[in-house]
Amino acid sequence: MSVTTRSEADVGYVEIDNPPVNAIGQSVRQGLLDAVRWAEKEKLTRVILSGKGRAFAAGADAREFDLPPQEPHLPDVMNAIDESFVPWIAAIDGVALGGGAEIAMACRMRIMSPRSQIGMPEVTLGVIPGAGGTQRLPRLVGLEKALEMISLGKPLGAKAALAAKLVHAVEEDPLEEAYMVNTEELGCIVPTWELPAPQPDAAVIDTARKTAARKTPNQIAPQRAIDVVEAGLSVPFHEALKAERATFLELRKGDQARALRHIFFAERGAKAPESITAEPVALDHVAVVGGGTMGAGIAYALLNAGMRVTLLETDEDGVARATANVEKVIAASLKRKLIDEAGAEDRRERLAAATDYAQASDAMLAIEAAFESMEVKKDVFTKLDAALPKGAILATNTSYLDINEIAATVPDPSRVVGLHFFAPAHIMKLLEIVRGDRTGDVALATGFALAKKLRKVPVLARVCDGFIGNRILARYREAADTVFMDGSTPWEVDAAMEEFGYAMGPYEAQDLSGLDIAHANRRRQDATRDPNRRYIPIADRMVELGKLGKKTGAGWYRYPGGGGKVEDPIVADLAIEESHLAKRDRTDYSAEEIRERLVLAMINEAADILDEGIAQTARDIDLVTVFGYGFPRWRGGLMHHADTIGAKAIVARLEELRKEDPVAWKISPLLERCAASGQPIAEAGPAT
Ligand code: T1G
Repeated sequence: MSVTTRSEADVGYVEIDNPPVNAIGQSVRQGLLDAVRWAEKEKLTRVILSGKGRAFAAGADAREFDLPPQEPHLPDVMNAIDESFVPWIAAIDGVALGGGAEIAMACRMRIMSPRSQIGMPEVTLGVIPGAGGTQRLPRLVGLEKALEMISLGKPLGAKAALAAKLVHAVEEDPLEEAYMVNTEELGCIVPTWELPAPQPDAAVIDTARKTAARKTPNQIAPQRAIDVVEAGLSVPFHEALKAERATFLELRKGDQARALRHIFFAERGAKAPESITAEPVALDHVAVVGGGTMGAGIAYALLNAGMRVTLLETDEDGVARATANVEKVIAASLKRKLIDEAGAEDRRERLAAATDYAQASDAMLAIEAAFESMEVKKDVFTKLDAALPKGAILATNTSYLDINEIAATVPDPSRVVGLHFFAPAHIMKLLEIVRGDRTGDVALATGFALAKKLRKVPVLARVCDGFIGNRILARYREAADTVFMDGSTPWEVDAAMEEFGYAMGPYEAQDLSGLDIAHANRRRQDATRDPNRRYIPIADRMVELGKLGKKTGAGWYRYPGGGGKVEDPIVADLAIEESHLAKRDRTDYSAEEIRERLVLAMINEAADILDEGIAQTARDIDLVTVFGYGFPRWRGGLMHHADTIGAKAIVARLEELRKEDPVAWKISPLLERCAASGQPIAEAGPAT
């Protein structure tokens, strides 16, 4: 059952019932069309349309986008509602998004509850509204507002929707209010499609284009949506619908729409493996050890999710610093109006900071975010083991250190798991859940349950140097430093990767995080580094020169007065000097060559990560790269992007690069298997 109908006297009630979010699939479209005919046959005076459960309608069923369009097509259903002699009222309680908003706009009247949202997020899936939204919305809210909503994809809350005249009223009980609407008043409302289109306005359209280009660079759908809205201003309504439909059908089969759909569903599929059936421990009170930037961010994320937090530090100064760090994050949230004073106070009341671990004696989860030193971590785990209940889960936020070695510190290593957050921990969505050799199912189940409560994207990783994300990042940076050493400059590399779709290139990004972090990791790896692997010394030279990044006023770039980045010829000269010392000729790489080398280096490393079983699926690597490392979402993540190149082409190119450096460009066996068999990388797994 997808659409139910009933009537009370001459009022019809139509309810969309397609859990969990009333996605509009074929059966819903058919049910709505049948409901239009039913209402006309019964000569009802109005139809009140609602959605069962937590959504009015979440939009077209995106799972159908890879299938041939099936009748009845959504635009035809909209037109049937809009042109019917029986007026429909949309009673919106929940989200009305995409096709859901389009159904509401085809109704004569819209009444929404205060907690509802209405919007056109189609561009976030790489398409444009395909069921009349590009033509009805401008008629209801005007050109400027319609262009903003459609090209940026942000929904409106109830107050904003009322102010924009997208809805007629905001009421606690939209169904009741829809029943009470005066029949004459309803009869006077002009059907949406008959409303006059707004006047064309070149300045407004130009501004919308520029805003969309700035906010969603490289993305096709926002610009095409503006084209379709603009074209519709000067042609009859039904003619404009044809252009809209053609554009929607064209885009939905394009690379960007496929990539965005892939990530949309991959994010929602990021859940605990079915093999993990254990119950998680209680998460009402969590201990966080270490109140530095990461610890404070983690503590704030926990507070945001309604938990009680005990921040543990080594001494009173540490306690004061930790409390101040959390207060800084609260103040920033207040400033950005993400919380109000009451919310800030509620968070402060649920936060305690102490040096005595006994203060967390009833916490069933502890997250260690102390200094990245094995000695420090072992000491912390010993104290946690003594202070917390025996079944408590002990997690470490370490980025690089060996979780198996940390786990060996406590009598029951099954309680130890890695929970790798990404700075800022209360904002970045990725959470790597790192499974040590002896991590038990309760610990893993707890990691996934915590991710759900924090609305994070969880990805399971096995133990290796850098787990999934940082291991790929290390290879990305090594490839960048090699290109820099052999002929480019940091700014050329950054520009090339920004053109690829990164918000920031690897050098500017490292200036923000600090060059000392990677430097410490390289020193840690000195003892085990492959002596045959070419070592690029430039970053070490930078640290020796005290150029640690923005925090020291200079790193790969200079930041005069703490302001924006400025290219630094001294840094460019460093590479020339080092190349000279290494007796290497320099090459003038094009932006395309830089992009190819850095992306292939990441794909090759990621393929090994998958081949070794460090990551379970290619999809998980896509989630890590998009939600933790800024890989462009509209490319679908690193491995989805790899499949658009194809394993055969990747291996052929790596064969060429291997001639330059057989160690750095050793081809992953997984790529060779995919190239030989034709299997998509998305479906590849560890060698059996
Ligand atoms: N199609 C198919 N499945 C969907 C879906 C959709 N549009 N939206 C959600 N789901 C599934 C989701 O995969 C998950 O499945 C479950 O519902 C719960 O989702 C013609 C062309 C509505 C705000 O872009 O933003 O209309 O994991 O975990 O956090 O012009 O889902 O349970 O198996 O996200 O409460 C436009 C997309 C489509 C809205 C709810 N609409 N959805 O969030 O739950 S294109 C959108 C969302 C379109 C027309 C065009 C969110 C939500 P499972 P969830 P949530």
